[in-house]
Amino acid sequence: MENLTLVYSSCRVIWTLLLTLLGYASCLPVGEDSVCRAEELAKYGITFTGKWNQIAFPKQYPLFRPPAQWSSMLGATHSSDYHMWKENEYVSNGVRDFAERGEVWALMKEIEAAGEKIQSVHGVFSASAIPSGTGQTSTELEVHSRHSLVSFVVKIIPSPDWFVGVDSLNLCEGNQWKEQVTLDLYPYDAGTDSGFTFSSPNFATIPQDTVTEITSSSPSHPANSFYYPKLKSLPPIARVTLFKLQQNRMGFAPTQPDLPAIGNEIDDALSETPLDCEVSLWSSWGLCTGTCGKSGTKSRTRYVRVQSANNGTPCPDLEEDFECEPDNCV
Ligand SMILES: [Ca+2]
Repeated sequence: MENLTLVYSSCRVIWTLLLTLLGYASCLPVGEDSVCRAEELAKYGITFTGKWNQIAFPKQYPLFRPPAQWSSMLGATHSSDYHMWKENEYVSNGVRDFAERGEVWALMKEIEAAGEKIQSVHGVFSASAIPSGTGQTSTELEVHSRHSLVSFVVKIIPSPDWFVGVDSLNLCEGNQWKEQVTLDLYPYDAGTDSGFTFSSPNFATIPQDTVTEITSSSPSHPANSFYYPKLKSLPPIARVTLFKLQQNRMGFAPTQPDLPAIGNEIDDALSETPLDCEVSLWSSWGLCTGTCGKSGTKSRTRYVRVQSANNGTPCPDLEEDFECEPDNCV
């Protein structure tokens, strides 16, 4: 009996040890892949391509004051201890200022502070704004084996608090740096302003909401600028390509000479998004006009709220007549 108890308790010790070890192991980075064993530094070119055109996004497409355009790009290379932004989490004040007004200073300070305090940031990069919904902007960035993640934001202008971006894209894969990564980008809502349309006036979201992706069906409200109930998903509104630059005596050059993303968009068919016509409710009936003793007509009208585009349902009749007894006969 004593022996049994001994065996039992030593089993328990082993189990406890094992569980402790497992518990410890689960605190370590998950899997081998999360440890970057590539050479210490790598340089990349990054090209952002706007794909926000009136064919793909016909609803409320901003043409004037201001026309559709992109803010400058602000990004950082960092470790997993830092997040510039993250879906379903609250944005920082810096990202709020950027998403609402395109202001970079608070966000720059936050990135710098993260770099100084917990050494989670390796570098900051920025690329110039694009003055139209389509067009390109490029810059270069440097990653480090302990800071192999890339994040950035670009504001959709005009918009309440909408942006596109990348959160913690890992450019390292085991013992090497990835040669090229291309990602389609979709709009996100920063959760700080409640406007529904590109040109909505400033209207703070209180309490603040988390970051959510804007889709063709969410927010589920016909007034939303990206609401296309017939589409399964929105076409990408932008695209980003990162390509590794090779270091040589003259500096950095693209790894493959034909690679730079600029201009290689030939395979991209323009996605046409059909937009159905939307009309107002009917006005009330007008007076019945006509000659006394004969039948007259009265009419009512409605107006176009959204013009149809790209083979969407065309607009119905805007005026309707009805036979009636003239009502001005005494
Ligand atoms: Ca919002």
